Amino acid sequence: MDIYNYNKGFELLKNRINIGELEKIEYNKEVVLAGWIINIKNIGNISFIILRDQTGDVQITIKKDIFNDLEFIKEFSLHTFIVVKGKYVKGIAKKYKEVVAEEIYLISEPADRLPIDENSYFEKRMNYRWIDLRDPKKSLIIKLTSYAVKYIREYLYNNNFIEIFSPKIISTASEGGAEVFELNYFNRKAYLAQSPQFYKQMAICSGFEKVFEIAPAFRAEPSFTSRHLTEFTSFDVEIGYISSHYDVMKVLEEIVKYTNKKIKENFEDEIKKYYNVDVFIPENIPKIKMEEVYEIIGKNNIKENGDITSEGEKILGDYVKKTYDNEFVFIIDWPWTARPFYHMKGEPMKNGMITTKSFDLLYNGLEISTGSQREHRYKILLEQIKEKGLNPDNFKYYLEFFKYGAPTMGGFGFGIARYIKQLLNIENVKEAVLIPRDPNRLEP
Ligand code: AMO
Repeated sequence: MDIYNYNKGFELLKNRINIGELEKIEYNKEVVLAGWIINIKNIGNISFIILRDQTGDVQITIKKDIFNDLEFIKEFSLHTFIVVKGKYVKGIAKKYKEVVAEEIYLISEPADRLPIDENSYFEKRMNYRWIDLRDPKKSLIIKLTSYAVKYIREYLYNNNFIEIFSPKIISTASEGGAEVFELNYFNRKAYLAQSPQFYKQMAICSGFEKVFEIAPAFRAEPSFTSRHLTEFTSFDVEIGYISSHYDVMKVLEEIVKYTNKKIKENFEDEIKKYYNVDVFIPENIPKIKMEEVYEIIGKNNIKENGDITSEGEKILGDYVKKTYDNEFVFIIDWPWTARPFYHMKGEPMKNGMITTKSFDLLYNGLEISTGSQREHRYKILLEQIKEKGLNPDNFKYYLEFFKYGAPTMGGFGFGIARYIKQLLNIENVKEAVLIPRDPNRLEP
């Protein structure tokens, strides 16, 4: 067998099916498969290769009486990429479908020993992310991200939302000064967008009633946590003509319900197999006012500005699970001190603390979304900018959007990676993106 006859190998690829498609093939038919070798076992006159493509693994049985000489197997190592022509048989192996090989060609041989396996430490796996992702448990994360975004879009298009594409090079930081990447823009200062906040609101001022965007957002967060990336995919919604932040929460609740339902319908078995979790579909998401949340989580978990710690989020998540049997909860009516200038103020707390018409959505004890009704009245918005100690000159263009008549509006930002992390109960958000970016990582 001349396994190095590349032309024959390439020729075979014309008829290649994927391993998953064996499902539909009759026994004793000839098939062509290709993929990575993930295991080789030699027992005298017979060798077994486990071959992997994106759709699964299959056992390739290589018999001496077919090939005469099995010396060529020595050329193979882990993750050699081969193409095989053979007969699909009703094998005796329980775990794998079986193909008895008739021709095998090498497509590409590893130039070196595999640098990682599934037990390698996290940073090393990330250095070799493409190999890491050949593991079906890992690639499921990427597939689910794709489908989650598809279902989200599906819901939004079915409900008359318009998808917008706003600039990522901008002149003003929307979400606060410290966490913004600065760049040189033809000798002027510019920033990478932390969110599409200003432009999704502009779209509402332009007369679009319901808009969304799914795009990169950048945060210069120096923190090394399991929740933060410096670049993430932000799913943003903005809705006009609303009567309060409750209208916005209603939409978010429907999206989460729809998306989780679709994911469960289509991926339940794989999620169970690899992550041993059941996908929860929320019928009704409980809403708890921040002033009550303070009582539930205790003083130690309240930050100086009225925000809550990640430990506080976990405690609340457990509380909601026990009390409401729900994996989701809205924390509503946040204190003004913990929210950005563009949130609309609401009724004060019992202790007099000023609140905003805002919410966070927690999924299994982690914030996955933040939203609010926005302040759309020019004069009040200007006052709020000053009240936050910001310079109105820096918000000149944003303020202009509200100067010539504006509807009421509200919306939210939603972290896709955090959502997937919580859905699968993954340790680190960096596992939930194709290639993570953090303060130390710019490669691969
Ligand atoms: P916020 O800053 O809370 O709100 O971001 C919205 C959501 O985006 C996700 N997220 C992140 N995910 C990974 N790494 C990060 N560093 C990171 N930062 C945020 C979270 C978060 O809930 N403009 C507002 C939204 C709005 O009011 O419409 C905003 O950006 O899941």
